[in-house]
Amino acid sequence: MDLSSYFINPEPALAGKSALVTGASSGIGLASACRLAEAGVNLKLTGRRLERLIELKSALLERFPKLLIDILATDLAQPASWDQLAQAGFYEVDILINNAGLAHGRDKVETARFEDWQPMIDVNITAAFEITRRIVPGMLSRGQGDIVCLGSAAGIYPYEGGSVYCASKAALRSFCQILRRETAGQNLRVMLMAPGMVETEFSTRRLNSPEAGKAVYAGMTPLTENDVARQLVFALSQPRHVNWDELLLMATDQGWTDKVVRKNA
Ligand code: 8X3
Repeated sequence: MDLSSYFINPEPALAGKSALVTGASSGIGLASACRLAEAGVNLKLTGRRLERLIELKSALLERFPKLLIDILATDLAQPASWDQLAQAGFYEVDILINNAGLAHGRDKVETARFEDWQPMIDVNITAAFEITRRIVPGMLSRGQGDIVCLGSAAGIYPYEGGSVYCASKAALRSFCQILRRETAGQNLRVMLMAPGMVETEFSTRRLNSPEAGKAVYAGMTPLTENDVARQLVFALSQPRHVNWDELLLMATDQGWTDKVVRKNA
């Protein structure tokens, strides 16, 4: 039996490519930046917290001194930030990790506050769409590009109390599906990573309380940001003819977005 064709296809290296990671100062964005750096990818990192970005850049360069790492602190909810990214050359990359996003509140529509909704719409939808819109033409003209959007299980299986957050992630999923159709055959890979419960600052920020944020994951084993970043680098490392369209990545203890099995509960 000739097995040679099964062994001659190592995963293509990512080394030397460049990636823009949004929301890189914490959570999945930070973990993704680390994994990509480990794979030899030059990085353009953006997030709101300059000090965190400076620390991250210096810690990464200590480990990977040959990498090129640029940072830019900005708030993607502000349209001026999209021009700042352009001026800094952040859109000329091989890979976009469209990660910046947030959730505010768990209220039903009838009691929700517009002040909670607006930032989710601004960052999860408007900024993610606009950054993609600005990056795609360059990728198409260079004949290659990878876009990974951080969606959510909440965008596939919406739950009560998640109205605008779930809707924003469903919008991102729809946007990816359309972009994939529009650019098929042009060597652009459009991927949606849709994780379930990942224990990061996400819930603390959403509920505006460290205790309430921690309680979301009580008695169960959530995903970590590293679990997500590992999948993401795996997807990007596939041969170019392989487009990993969507991954719904759940914690084993989470059977559905609103079905979580907790020990001692
Ligand atoms: C977050 C997933 O299920 O915590 O994107 O809302 S969930």
